[in-house]
Amino acid sequence: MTAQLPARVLVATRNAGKLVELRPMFAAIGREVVDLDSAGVPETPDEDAIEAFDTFEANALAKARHFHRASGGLPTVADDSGLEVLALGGAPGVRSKSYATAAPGQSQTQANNDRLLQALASEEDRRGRFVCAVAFVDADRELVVRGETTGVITREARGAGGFGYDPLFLSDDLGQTLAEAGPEAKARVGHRGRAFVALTAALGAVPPSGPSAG
Ligand code: ITT
Repeated sequence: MTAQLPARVLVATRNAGKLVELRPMFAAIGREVVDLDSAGVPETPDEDAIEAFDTFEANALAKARHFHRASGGLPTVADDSGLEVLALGGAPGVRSKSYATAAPGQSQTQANNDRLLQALASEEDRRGRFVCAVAFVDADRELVVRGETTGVITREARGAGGFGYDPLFLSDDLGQTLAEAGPEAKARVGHRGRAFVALTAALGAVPPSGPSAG
C-alpha cells in the first residue's frame, strides 16, 4: 500500500520543456504536479552546483533530495537527462545543458546544437541515445530509475517541437526527429516517458496508459 505515488508531487525542474512533457504524464495517472514556483521555491544562483556528479542517477537523486528539503518535505520528482553520442565517447552526456558557450545574443540551445554538429562534421557514425534518470524522494523512500531512447544525429536541424537537442535527434523508433514528432509520440518512445513508466512501475502506481476503474 505504501508503494504508491502520492496524489500531489513536486516536479523539481527549472526547465520549461521538461515540465511541459512531465505534466501530462502525471495527469494521465491522476496525479497533480506542483512546480517549483507554485511550491514557493525561488531559484538560487548555486542550484547548478547540485548536479555536479558524473552520472545522471546521482545528479537526479541530488536534485530530488535538495528540492524535497527546500519545499518543506513535498514528495519530489527530479529529472537529470542528456544526450550521449557514441563517436564522442558519450559527450555531451551529463554536461548536455552547458555543452557550448553561447555567443552574445545566441541561445544556449543554439550554441549546444551548433557545437554538436561541428563535433560530428566529419563523422559517419552518428549514433547516440538520450538518457533520463528520474529520482523520487519522500519522507521514507528514495528511488532512481532510468529511461533511454536511441537515434542518430542529423546533419541539420529538423522540426520545431520539443526542446534542446530534439531537432538533431532522428529517433530509431519514429523515423523522424523528436522535434518533428508530436508530444504524444515523444512521450511514448522518449527517454523521459520511458523513465516515467519505470518510476510508476517501481512505485507500484497506476501505469500511464490510464487509471484502472477500481
Ligand atoms: P533542471 O536541472 O532544472 O531539471 P536542466 O535543463 O538543467 O533542468 P539537466 O541538467 O538535466 O536539466 O540538463 C538536461 C539537458 O539535456 C537539457 O538542457 C537539454 O540540453 C538536454 N536534454 C535533456 N532532455 C532532452 C530532451 O528530451 N530533448 C532535448 N534535449 C534534452
